[in-house]
Amino acid sequence: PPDKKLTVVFVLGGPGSGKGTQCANIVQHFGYTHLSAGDLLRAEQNSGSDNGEMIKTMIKDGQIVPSEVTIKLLLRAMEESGNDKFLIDGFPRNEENRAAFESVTGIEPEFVLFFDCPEEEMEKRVLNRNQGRADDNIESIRKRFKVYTQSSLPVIEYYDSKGKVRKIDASKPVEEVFVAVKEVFTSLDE
Ligand code: UP5
Ligand code: MG
Repeated sequence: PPDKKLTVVFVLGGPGSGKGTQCANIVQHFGYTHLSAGDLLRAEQNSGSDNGEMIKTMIKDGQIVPSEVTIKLLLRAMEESGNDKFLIDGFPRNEENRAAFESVTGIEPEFVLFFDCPEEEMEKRVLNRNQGRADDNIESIRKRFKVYTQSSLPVIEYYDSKGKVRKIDASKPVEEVFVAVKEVFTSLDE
């Protein structure tokens, strides 16, 4: 586990809610390193690792990869960055992810940035994205929504019960969402 004091913000919300888009904006203004768990898993899959086939199948089916795999990738990326402030995007996705990250790292998030967006809007965005993701098709999207509702929303509710959730209306245009996001990060420094 890392020894210096690290700041972690979990960025959560459904598939296509805008996590990656907004994290790119936050990085430019607030000096965080953005770690997308999904991007790290896709890179691991393409690196020819032993876990590649398992990751590929699980992503296509919208299933949640075991936390030992994801946490290893996150910790490696944190170390390599040299930074001490992280946006962890798309993780933790279920109770097992959450508990394992906490026990392995001893890190509790500063807060959870939650992008709240209706399913119809998320579906439209993901289907229009066209970046060749193996899970951006209607069958995979349906599965992703189901897993999000059943496994990921309870994690957000857990943090909400601890007063840690900063909820953003993510259905608005990108610029308007970022206005709300900026307010959350700016109020940190006051
Ligand atoms: N867009 C963004 N914001 C918009 C706005 N305000 N108005 C209009 N359009 C907007 O955005 C999606 C699309 O919408 C883009 O085209 C964007 O331009 C547009 P993006 O910012 O990419 O949204 P994001 O929330 O990042 O969507 P993403 O599809 O990446 O979310 P997922 O949570 O589904 O994907 P992720 O990569 O995190 O995970 C994929 C899979 O990996 C999971 O299903 C799972 O199988 C696996 N996984 C794990 O197993 N464990 C993990 O810890 C993480 C992932
Ligand atoms: Mg993303």
